[in-house]
Amino acid sequence: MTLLPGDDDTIVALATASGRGAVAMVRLSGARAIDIARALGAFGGVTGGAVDPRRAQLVKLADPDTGAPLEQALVTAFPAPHSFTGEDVVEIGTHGGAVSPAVVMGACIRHGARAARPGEFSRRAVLRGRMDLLQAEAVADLIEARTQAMQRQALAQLDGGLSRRLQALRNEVIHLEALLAYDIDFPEEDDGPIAPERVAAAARALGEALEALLRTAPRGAMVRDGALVVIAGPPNAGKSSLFNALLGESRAIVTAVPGTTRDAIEALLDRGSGHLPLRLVDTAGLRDTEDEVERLGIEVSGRYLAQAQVVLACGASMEDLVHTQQVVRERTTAVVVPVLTKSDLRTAIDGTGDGDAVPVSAEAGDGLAALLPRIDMAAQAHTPGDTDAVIITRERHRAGLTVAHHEVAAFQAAWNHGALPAPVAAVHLLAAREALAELIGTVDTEDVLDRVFRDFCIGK
Ligand SMILES: Nc1nc2c(ncn2[C@@H]2O[C@H](COP(=O)(O)OP(=O)(O)OP(=O)(O)O)[C@@H](O)[C@H]2O)c(=O)[nH]1
Ligand SMILES: [Mg+2]
Repeated sequence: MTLLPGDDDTIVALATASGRGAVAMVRLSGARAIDIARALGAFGGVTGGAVDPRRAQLVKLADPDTGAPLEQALVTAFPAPHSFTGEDVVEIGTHGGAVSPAVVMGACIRHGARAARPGEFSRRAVLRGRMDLLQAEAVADLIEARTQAMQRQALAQLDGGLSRRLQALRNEVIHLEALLAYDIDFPEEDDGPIAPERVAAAARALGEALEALLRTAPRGAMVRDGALVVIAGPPNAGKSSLFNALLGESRAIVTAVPGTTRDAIEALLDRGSGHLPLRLVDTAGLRDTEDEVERLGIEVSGRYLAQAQVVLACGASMEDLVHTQQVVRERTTAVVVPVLTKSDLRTAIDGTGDGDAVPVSAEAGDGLAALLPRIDMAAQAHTPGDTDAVIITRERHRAGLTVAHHEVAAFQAAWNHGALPAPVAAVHLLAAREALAELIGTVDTEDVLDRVFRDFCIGK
């Protein structure tokens, strides 16, 4: 990959979050990293000997111009290529807080380093072949993860799971191209060594494999953002109480006055890496109303219902429950789970009425243990699959795979109908291969790198 202006600079950034804390880390990367640290007194100073790789040393850093003390820090050198970026890296562990790291950063900049741009360390790691683009994205996903499922997914991607899958698909394209090249080179050999059916079968298998990976996109979105679970029902049904009970905390206001909730309230429920995270939404009660504010709230409920993956249709009586399910089903394609609320108020004689409904008492905490697996099952219905399977989680992955899939389909159509001569049909395979290479990050596409690293935090 080509270097851009500035890619040769030695960069510095605060790698830890700023604010009050025990320690902070200032990280240098580039050809001058070790010299700059030496100038501040690390590694025996400017007259010191060789650095001791990957060994932390407590150093009294001082300003070389004035001799003024800067900080007592723990300094570690990671000489190239055995570092995160593949360049010389120096990590300076300072005291936390606002001042100490800033003082050290300032001294590094005065002595030849440049402040790093967002994601510049990871970008360099990609440029120097320490990781591919998918792994760099995984680093960002680890930092941004809001749920354990997402963290685990990112960890698997960092380990190369998705990279290996895409690499294998790319190899399949190359294999197909090789079959075709044989056909192009020896066109006279009618029914020669490569039967047209063999090419067709290989193309079909490739198309199916691309499609299978593309189909994991909704699951990726669910792992990233949570399955959208909307709690709906008439006013006063106990929706906010259920929302709070599921979360285990009082997030939504609960009162005996119908129409209490006027705007949708969202919260993420993370029950660990074995479960899909749930994006729970408490909504305003569904009813016709004269109240302008409440009506707006109900409109919002409708919008959530349209996007939901799961709807908990609530009612405190069988009549309400039947009506709620009717109203909800008109507004959603989600899996609807009927929930009979306030079950503590019902006598045994009332029964639960509907075998399908889950009786729940938010007040007593009953029924939640039965409701959660029902929600999980409903969410899974949208995206069947293993929690630990290789999946795609970003729009960039979906877009790249879609291009590859279209190109393979175009090749198949041309090949099966003999519509195009083999060399022309092969252009589609080349395009598919390039789309996959761009996804992995093995081709030189600056705009792709810029798009990926733009959203990184500084210091990563
Ligand atoms: N006994 C009993 N009362 C409940 C239960 N759940 C909710 N309530 C009561 O029912 C009333 C309404 O509860 P909310 O959770 O505010 O109901 P809601 O559906 O959010 O109501 P709106 O926001 O007005 O649409 C409150 O007085 C709650 O204390 C329950 O499981 N058992
Ligand atoms: Mg409410």
